[in-house]
Order: sequence, then structure tokens, then C-alpha cells
Amino acid sequence: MKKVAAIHDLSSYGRASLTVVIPILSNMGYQVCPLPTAILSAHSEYKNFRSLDLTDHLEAIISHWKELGLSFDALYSGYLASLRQMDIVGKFFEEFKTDHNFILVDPVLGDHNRLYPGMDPQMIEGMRRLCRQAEIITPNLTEAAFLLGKDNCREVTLRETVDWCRQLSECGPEYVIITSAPSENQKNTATIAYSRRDNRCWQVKAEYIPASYPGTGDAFASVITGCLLNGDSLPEAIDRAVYFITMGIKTTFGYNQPPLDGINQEKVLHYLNEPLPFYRYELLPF
Ligand code: PXL
Repeated sequence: MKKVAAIHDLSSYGRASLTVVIPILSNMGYQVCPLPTAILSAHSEYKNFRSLDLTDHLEAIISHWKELGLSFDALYSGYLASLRQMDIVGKFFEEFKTDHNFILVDPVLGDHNRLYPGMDPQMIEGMRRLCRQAEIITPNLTEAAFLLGKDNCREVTLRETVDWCRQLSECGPEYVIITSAPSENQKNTATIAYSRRDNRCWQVKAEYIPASYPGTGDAFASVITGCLLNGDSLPEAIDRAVYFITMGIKTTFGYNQPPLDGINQEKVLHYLNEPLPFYRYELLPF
């Protein structure tokens, strides 16, 4: 059975990070091995959240994993709680990267043009360093702007988003996937993916829904990780991830529940094991 080292926090309330990553990758048939970065009372979009930083415990877990001679088919990181933690994860990547696995970094920093509480400019630099080690990165549009040192991501066009993918790829990753990107019109939102290997760029459009749920980025990156472990092509992986998130949002939107609780993933996990009903991906002409 393939194994994934999943480097994320455990947010006890509000579906995000490990409470999203574990069910998705388990459902897709992979063994998830968490390297927990912090334990939060609830994810950081909730006011007054409490956080237990686990930076001092990471090295102990990693050294035990080395003693056990473990190896992983994917090294997958998300929310990191401190700059020192980013350095430890960078060392973990160096030690556990082989010719037979891949590193996926979801550079969790912010959304809607602002940093998440607790993130600071030094952590942007730390995340940049980690992205250089990765084969695949999955920033949202805000995170892509922070990584590239842009002022903001308002009024960015589809074409500029493709340029951002290429620029980010020049730093190291072979695949750059930008979520929450603009599409040609306001009724749609797009996920844009660039593959440096064949210099092709893909778009998957989704209907814009006027609601925002935390944790969808974690769900997206987890489905991508699972699909790539399965040998799916880049556009196929994005198609499945977008389909899963769209179904999750749609099933949640009909209820009158607080958006901070995240998507009702429990109702849609079964889609991960069913054939996709259609392919939506398009090759972009630039
Ligand atoms: O979904 C990303 C994420 C992960 N972990 C924590 C968060 C967030 C986003 O808000 O707060 C703790």
C-alpha cells in the first residue's frame, strides 16, 4: 500500500488540514502518516483559536521514522505554524526524497488577498524555500501573489495567471497549479495548471458559487496528491479535484450552516472512487 507523509496541523474544529487530508487520502486507498505541525482548538479563521505548536516534537518524530527505516511515496505539506518548522520540513524533504517519490507543497499562507492570522512576511520566504524543493505546488491566487512578491491579486487576468504559473515553475516545481484564478467571465472561476515538462497549460472552469469555505484548498491538494500517486495525468488530476470540491460546496451550500465549518465532505467522499462523469479540462493556447 502506498504511503503519504502528511505534514499539516490538526484543527479540532472546522474541517481543515488533517481532518480533511486523512479521510480523502484514505478513501483513495493510501496510508496516511501524519507529521502534525500544531494542534488547534479550531482552524485559524475562528476568533480566539488556541494553538499548541509542535515544532519541538517534529524532529523526534522524524528521527524515529528514520530508525524505523520508513519511506514514503509522497511527501505532502500544508499549513506550517512557524519559520523554524519550515526549516525542519525542508530537511525532512532532503532526507526522505528518493527517485521514486514526489514532494507536493501546498503553500498555505492566506486567501482573499490577505495572510492568515499568525503568518508573517518571513514565513512567506520560508514557504518560497520549500516550494523550490517541490515537484508540485498548489497555491491559491493570493498565495501565488505572495510567493512572487506581488502587491495583490486583484484584477489579475487569466493570461497573467498563466505567466505567474510559469514564473513559479522557474523556481523549481515541474507542476504549478493555481486555484481560485480568474476565468473569462465572472460566472466562472478557474483552476490553472502548468507543466514545465511539456510546456502545456490547462484550465478547468467551475461555476462561481457565492460562498467561501475554509479547508477547500486542503481538500483540493489532497485529491491531487492521490491522483498523481495513482498515475493520473495533470489535467485529469485537476478535473477530479475540481469535481470533488464543486460537489462538496454544492452539497453544503443548500444548508444553512456556518461557512467556517467547511464543506460537508462526508457526503461526497464516495465520488473519489467513482469514474468521473465527464472531463472538463481545456488546453490553453498560451
Ligand atoms: O485550510 C488551510 C488551513 C490549515 N490549517 C489551519 C488554517 C487553515 C486556513 O485557515 O487556519 C490552522
